[in-house]
Amino acid sequence: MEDRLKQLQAEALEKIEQAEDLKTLNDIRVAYLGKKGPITEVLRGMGKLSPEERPVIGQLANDVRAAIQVKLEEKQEKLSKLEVEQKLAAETVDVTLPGRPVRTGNHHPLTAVIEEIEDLFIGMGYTIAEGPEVEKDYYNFEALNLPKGHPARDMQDSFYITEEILLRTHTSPVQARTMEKHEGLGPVKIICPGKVYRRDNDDATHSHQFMQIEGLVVDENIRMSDLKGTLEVFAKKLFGEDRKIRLRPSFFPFTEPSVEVDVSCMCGGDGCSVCKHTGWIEILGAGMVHPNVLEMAGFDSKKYTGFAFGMGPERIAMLKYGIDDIRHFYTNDIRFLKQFNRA
Ligand code: 2U9
Repeated sequence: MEDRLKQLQAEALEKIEQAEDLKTLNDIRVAYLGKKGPITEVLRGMGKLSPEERPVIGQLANDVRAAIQVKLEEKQEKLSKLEVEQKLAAETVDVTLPGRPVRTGNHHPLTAVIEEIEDLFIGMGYTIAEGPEVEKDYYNFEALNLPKGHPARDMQDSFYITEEILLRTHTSPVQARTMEKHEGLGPVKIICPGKVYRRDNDDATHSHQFMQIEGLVVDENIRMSDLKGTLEVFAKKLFGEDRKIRLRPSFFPFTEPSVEVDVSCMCGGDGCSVCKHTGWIEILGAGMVHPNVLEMAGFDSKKYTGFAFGMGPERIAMLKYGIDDIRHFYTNDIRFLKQFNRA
């Protein structure tokens, strides 16, 4: 029995020595020290031994068990350490590798142009005013000198929600509402950007939904020359200091007199396809606020005068960036949008 125990010890220590992972080590523990293991078996058979042999074998069996236990613990520590080392080595991060490029977004070209125009006017002392897109017939038409049955309403044939409510056809109702809030007291100096809607068939130059930026200045002694000077500064800042503007007579129900405003073409007047060989490009409409409009909003038209102007930022962006189809702004083709990374 003594030999058997010594042999078991040698065998177990050898196996522990050769174990390469924690699982194998655990299997060895169960095999040698477990309830069904050979050492437990020896201890169970002690009853058959003589009283002299019993303490000797008992002591030996305990020594063998302790020796295996110690060796198991030593090896377990070694293997655990090794396992951590291997894991760390496998998970090493190479900090010298180049990073993955981060895809950055950019402003939509229309947003870029609108913000540029807003900034220009903020620099001239204007504030930004906004209003509802679902608007009352009163503010969209009546307050702007377009009574029911006025022929100019047809040009803006609209999306009506009820007889009296519609999707606004221009941002002019924002100016009418702002003036009303001023209760007849100037100055009013605002810029109104926003979405507008018209019943139109979409093509390269028309869209049933588009953006407008309109401006309004009302105060004492506001003259046509103030309008011209303001628009000249605007055109030069937006298109370049070498550009000129010209005013042509026109008609809008809410302004009198009214003008169309052209900016000189980048071809310098030599003639190109953008200006259709005229040397001039139309960029906006404007005029002196009609006395009826001032009075309806509560201003004394003998004391106060004002000018107003309106433009389509899509058209401005198309001219500025050479975009040939208004629908590009709304279809959000990433290949189109990515071209304006620095816009
Ligand atoms: C009030 C008084 C006057 C706004 C004006 C225009 C001329 C104009 C169009 C140009 C192309 C808009 O983008 S477009 O379709 N606008 O020509 N707009 S004067 O006049 C106003 C507005 C509000 C109370």
